[in-house]
Amino acid sequence: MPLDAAFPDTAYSVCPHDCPSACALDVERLAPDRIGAVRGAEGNRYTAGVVCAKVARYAERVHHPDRLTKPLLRTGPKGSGDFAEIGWDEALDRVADAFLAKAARHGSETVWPYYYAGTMGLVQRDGINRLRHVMRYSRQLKTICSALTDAGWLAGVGAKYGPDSCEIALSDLIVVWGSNPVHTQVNLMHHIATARKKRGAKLVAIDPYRTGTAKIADLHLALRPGTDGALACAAMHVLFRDGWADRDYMARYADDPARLEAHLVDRTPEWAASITGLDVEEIEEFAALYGANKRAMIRAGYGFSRSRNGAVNYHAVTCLPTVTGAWAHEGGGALYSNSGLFGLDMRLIEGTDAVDRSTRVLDMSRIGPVLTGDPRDIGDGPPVTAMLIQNTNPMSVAPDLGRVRRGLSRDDLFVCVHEQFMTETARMADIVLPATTFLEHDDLYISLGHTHLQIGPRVIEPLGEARSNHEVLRGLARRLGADHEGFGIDAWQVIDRTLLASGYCGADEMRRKRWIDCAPPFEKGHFIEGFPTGDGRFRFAPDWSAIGPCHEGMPPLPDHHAIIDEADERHPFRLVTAPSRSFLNSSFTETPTGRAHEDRPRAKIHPEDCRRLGVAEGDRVRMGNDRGAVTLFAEPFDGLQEGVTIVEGIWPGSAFEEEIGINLLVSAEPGPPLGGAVFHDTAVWIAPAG
Ligand SMILES: Nc1nc2c(c(=O)[nH]1)N[C@H]1C(S)=C(S)[C@@H](COP(=O)(O)OP(=O)(O)OC[C@H]3O[C@@H](n4cnc5c(=O)[nH]c(N)nc54)[C@H](O)[C@@H]3O)O[C@H]1N2
Ligand SMILES: Nc1nc2c(c(=O)[nH]1)N[C@H]1C(S)=C(S)[C@@H](COP(=O)(O)OP(=O)(O)OC[C@H]3O[C@@H](n4cnc5c(=O)[nH]c(N)nc54)[C@H](O)[C@@H]3O)O[C@H]1N2
Ligand code: SF4
Ligand SMILES: [Mo]
Repeated sequence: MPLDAAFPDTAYSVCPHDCPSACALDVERLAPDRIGAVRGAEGNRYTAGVVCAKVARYAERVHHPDRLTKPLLRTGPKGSGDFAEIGWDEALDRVADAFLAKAARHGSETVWPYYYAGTMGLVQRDGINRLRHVMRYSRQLKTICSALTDAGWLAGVGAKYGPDSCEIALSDLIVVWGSNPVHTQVNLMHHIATARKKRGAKLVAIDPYRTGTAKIADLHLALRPGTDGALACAAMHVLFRDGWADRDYMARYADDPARLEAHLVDRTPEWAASITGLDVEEIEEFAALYGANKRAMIRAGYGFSRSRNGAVNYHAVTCLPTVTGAWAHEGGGALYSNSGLFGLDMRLIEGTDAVDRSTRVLDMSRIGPVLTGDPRDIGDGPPVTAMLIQNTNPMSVAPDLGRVRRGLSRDDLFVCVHEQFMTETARMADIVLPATTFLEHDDLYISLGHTHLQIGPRVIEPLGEARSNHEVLRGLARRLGADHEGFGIDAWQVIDRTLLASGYCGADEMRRKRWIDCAPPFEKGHFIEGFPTGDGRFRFAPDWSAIGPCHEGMPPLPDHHAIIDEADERHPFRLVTAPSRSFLNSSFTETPTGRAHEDRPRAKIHPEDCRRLGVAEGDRVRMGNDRGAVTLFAEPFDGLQEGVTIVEGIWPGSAFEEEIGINLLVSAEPGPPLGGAVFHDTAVWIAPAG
């Protein structure tokens, strides 16, 4: 779309970052290539005029002096950072030639296009799959963020939707379970504040440490990481024991309440206290509070799923509102994701009509094992020898970073990284291509945290020679002979045709509307007509085998599944690598304000543990396990249990003496049954750094 503006003015957009909020934005536009302040749209009932600080000052990121502006060719050894500027034609020719040569030698599956949600815009994020499918390249199992939550939610509820998140303003009790919306979903805090002000709603936070959310909560349960299944079971034990269970509701809406009740008889608060490290009284207090409030909304976060037993724990938590029947009440139930509401036809964007189901699927969270030829991943298939990476920074965000680095260092591996900044992944590339930001291209956005389908037209001219993902894919498709309707049209046309094919208005009308609220009627969002499980019943006893292939040994009913990386004598601490406020995954680590705010990588350690270790505030400490060790700065902190440590933020490797990030310590072991990275499930040792 051409820019049709008189400057300065206000343009409309959508925040593309990987955040449940997908905020509707008002962007102050100062010139065809310059923005001013960014604000949350007042007229959107979810955004409600609120955005996070890092996006409010987006001018810092979009106009950052370190933005990439030209295609680059590696001239030194891999990872050296030595590059020379080249033209777009040469860059795309080189990438296409490498892909064709590698495929001729090893077969098409040797090429592994790799992406995630650096932008959540559907055209620019998912278009890479069109190239993949048309060319029969290796497929990607998307496990880095939501495989464990998906598995846990689908196990009981059956589909990805539920109550409207704005309803939290109408709740009497809000349980933020394994999430820290003060950092990760600021809009939710706005709606929670409304419930507290208008209804006197109580707020409970369930998190291994006293987060910003826990700090303002009425009750904080600081359990040991990976023990939520035990807490949920004990809470349900009390609900049955003390008459809070709604037997009529369960008879109508659940699979086998009698079996669940019998199973929970010995899952007592005492039993859970020994696993979670909580007091019996805290567990009793929480259960009674939950039982006494029908308008109780659980925000089931991502954090407590990032353990080996994460899917089991996630499912266990979603059982609570089924036991009390809270689902049936306005302001009651549980919130996960609404991505199942939008019903978009993704054929044009993703080339779903070209998928060859016989091509192999590689687990993105196991990029380290994959690139180092782990037989568990590669079997007798060809090695991965060529990659196109868009919208993700695996050299920082993926588990088992030591293996990721070894893999990306392979001389026989050709890597093209399309990026806005010279990330750690881009530094490892053979060819780096400069990417536009969301303000410089058109896209279409669904949301996980609310119900609006939104359009984000281009706001300013692209910086330098930056190109959008869609344009890069078109350029490669032409050179590779990849034929698909989606490669023949521009992004706006892709949006237009996708909307129309999905039964919505076209792109131009959508642009006038800005968003369409796809909120389901109350009956659907609250499962009044039954759960989307086939027979209408919530599953206390899930069929894990229907959800993922690695279901062996998963408990048949909610439980504590004892497969986590337990602390032991050599590794006495359980590490949680939680999101920081100013960084969004690895993004915004480049902006000066965010960087200044976060200061340096710190380890929160209980004062008693500090005393035992002989470390004080600001001391350098080493943290490690069999995968390696990094140096951090000690922060004595009493808002967690002894034997637990927290490191906030995915800092770039350059922030550590070892030149490698915290994910060096995180295992690439997939969580059952569907895979999923276990970022908060790591046993480590800590020692004073000499
Ligand atoms: N230790 C630890 N590790 C974690 C987590 C954790 O909690 N702890 N969280 C995990 C989770 S939940 C996730 S989702 C992953 C996310 O990890 P990533 O997917 O790497 O996340 P981002 O930093 O959001 O985005 C990556 C890159 O996308 C680029 N990008 C943005 N827009 C565009 C675009 O339009 N085109 C192109 N070509 N590039 C673009 C950005 O510049 C950025 O460098 O990290 C995971 N890693
Ligand atoms: N500022 C900021 N915003 C972000 C992100 C970011 O990095 N920074 N990341 C974005 C992305 S990609 C995502 S997926 C979302 C994630 O949003 P959240 O769901 O909030 O994030 P999580 O990584 O899932 O971690 C949240 C909390 O879970 C806690 N936690 C860890 N293990 C356990 C456990 O075993 N039990 C319990 N009860 N709690 C546990 C952590 O201590 C942490 O406080 O946020 C998005 N928004
Ligand atoms: S809260 Fe999330 S969606 Fe909203 S502006 Fe910030 S990062 Fe973007
Ligand atoms: Mo994520």
